[in-house]
Amino acid sequence: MYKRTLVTTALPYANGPVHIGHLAGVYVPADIYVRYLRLKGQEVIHVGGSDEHGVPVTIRARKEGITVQQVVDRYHNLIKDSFQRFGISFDIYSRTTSSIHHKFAADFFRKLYDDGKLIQLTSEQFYDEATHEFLTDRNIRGECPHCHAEAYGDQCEKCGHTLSPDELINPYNAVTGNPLTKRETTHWYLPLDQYQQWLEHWILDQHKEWRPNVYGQCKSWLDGGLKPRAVTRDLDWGIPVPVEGAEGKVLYVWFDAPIGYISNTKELCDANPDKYGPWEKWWKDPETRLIHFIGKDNIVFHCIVFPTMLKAEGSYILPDNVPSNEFLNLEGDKISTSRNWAVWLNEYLDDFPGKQDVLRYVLTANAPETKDNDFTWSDFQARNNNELVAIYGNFINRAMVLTHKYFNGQVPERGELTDYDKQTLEEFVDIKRRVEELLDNFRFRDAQREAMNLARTGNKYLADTEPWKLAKTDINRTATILNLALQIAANLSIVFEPFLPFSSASLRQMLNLGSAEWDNIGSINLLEPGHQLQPATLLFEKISDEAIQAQLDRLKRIKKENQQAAWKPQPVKADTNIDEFAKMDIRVGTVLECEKIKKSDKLLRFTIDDGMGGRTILSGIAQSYPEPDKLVGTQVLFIANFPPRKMMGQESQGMILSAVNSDGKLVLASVSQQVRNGAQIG
Ligand code: B3M
Ligand code: ZN
Repeated sequence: MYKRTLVTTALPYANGPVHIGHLAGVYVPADIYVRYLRLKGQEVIHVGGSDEHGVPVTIRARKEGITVQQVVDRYHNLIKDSFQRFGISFDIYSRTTSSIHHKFAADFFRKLYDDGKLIQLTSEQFYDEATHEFLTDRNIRGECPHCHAEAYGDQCEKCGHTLSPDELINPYNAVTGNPLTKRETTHWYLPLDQYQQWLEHWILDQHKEWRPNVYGQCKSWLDGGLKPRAVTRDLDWGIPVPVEGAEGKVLYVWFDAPIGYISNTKELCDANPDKYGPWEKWWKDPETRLIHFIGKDNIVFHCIVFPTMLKAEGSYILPDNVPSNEFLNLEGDKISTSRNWAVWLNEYLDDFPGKQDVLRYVLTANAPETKDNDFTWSDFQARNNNELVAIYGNFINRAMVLTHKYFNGQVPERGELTDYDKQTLEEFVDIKRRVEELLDNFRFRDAQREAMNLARTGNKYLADTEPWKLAKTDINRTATILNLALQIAANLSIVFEPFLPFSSASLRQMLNLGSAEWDNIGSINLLEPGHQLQPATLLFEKISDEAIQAQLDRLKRIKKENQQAAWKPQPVKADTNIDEFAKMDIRVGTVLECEKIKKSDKLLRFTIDDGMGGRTILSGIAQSYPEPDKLVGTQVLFIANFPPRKMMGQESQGMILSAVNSDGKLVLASVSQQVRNGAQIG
């Protein structure tokens, strides 16, 4: 049995604001979990911070034309502030550029180095002779050997292949564009291969309870055989390698960042020793349970690399669980910081003030716990309007307003319960156990659904018993009903606290209750008869179509900007010559008729006056011309000497020429002034 829980959340790179993908995958579930443990009175801390080293922050600095320090300062503050506004309850949110962290991470490296736990290897790496720098994989670009698109040194975004820079055709420096040479450089490596057996036993035998996606990824890494991993880099931003002769080298960001969990704990404990005790208690006592909340792209680092570092050091506990989520998409597309395809937390907080809980609710209801999931604004609106407002909010509002109306806002006395009352209560006697079991197993989505079901029960209870009708004829029965409804409301304020902390706080304020205690869930004596309630306020409000449309318009605009930014002319084709061109008979003709071909959503049939008696040409441009008859009278260009061929059972005598415009639509090619039909292009 453990005595305390240390929860860590992945340290976001301070190279941009956090978005809903981060929130759904990591911070919202972690926050639910720590709030739950706190409500239960358990000893728990939530440690987080910004990841301020590595290549991503340096790329952002170059892009914005400011220093790396300015980048990390800007985004660290923005992220920290928006987490706080959003109610992510960190015990500490620090940063990896802190002096405590720099020293801690350097000492950690030094200990591994002194104990002979690292190996030193020299290898050839890509080097830019003009800027005198070695390049990291992300800073190298070149042609993908698989699909021949432009790719990064670690991955081709077009075809998805994982790459190493050596595989790229004509690699060059992504920033300067310079071609690259190779030079020898020395680095320190963590010999993961030496820990293979130990990891296999520790994960595959001893942690079968980890989520299938986490366990599965670990297994495939282990099955593939582990290799030594470099833990240093040739870079000028980061924590200097604390070894003589290592000038110009820094700790690899994935070496120092997880150590940030420890150094941030130390910072917290050193500042509040009475409250938190010594940091070692959290990291070196086997009675502490360590839980890492992360996104799926971080699994290998948290399940294999960091545990190996801790094991190699020798005095640390290891993670007990690593609940990692899959990805959240946005309106069907992958969230991307560089393409601005995201809902940014800071913007959400500005656009929807006071609606933190709505986003928390929707992200948990759709949490990508077992598979990738999609966030859509219409679902966001529907969940708010049909669930939070229509069920939870409606129930609370009715119970409050009726109590004020008939009992001066005082909790009425409860009389004898009817069978229906008892049946209603039955549905929630078990709620505490059910929610606990789900939360203990990191099943946040289902746990929140249970909480919502309790609100549903309450709402149905009032709808079925209709106390507003009874009040005139049977005030005692009305009293009993409202008493029970208010007890359910008090329960909801506790059950929902981990999920929807802001509305729980306002509900408890309305109910005139102090802080919540988890153990009270299931009781129907949380409010004494005669207890005075505060005035009713609305817990949730409808979200309008206009507010949703504004978000959709923003996404539409971004999509368009991205398409424009991504557009590049096709590379020029291989050389040809005038004779080849002369073989092509391109002519001008006037459209006499143009109509859709039935059963095809792509094809249009053109009847063309070609100056030679007319011809029919089929062309796959129907989606670009939804009103084809409007083309009648325009002059188009067509290839006249393609042999006739059949499409959808009809003959096409040639090919009409067109080009793609910036909206992705096909536009017919034409001549700039009227010419005779049948005129040749040349
Ligand atoms: N900053 C990667 C990421 O944001 C990285 C996590 C570090 S956790 C120690 O995806
Ligand atoms: Zn490719």
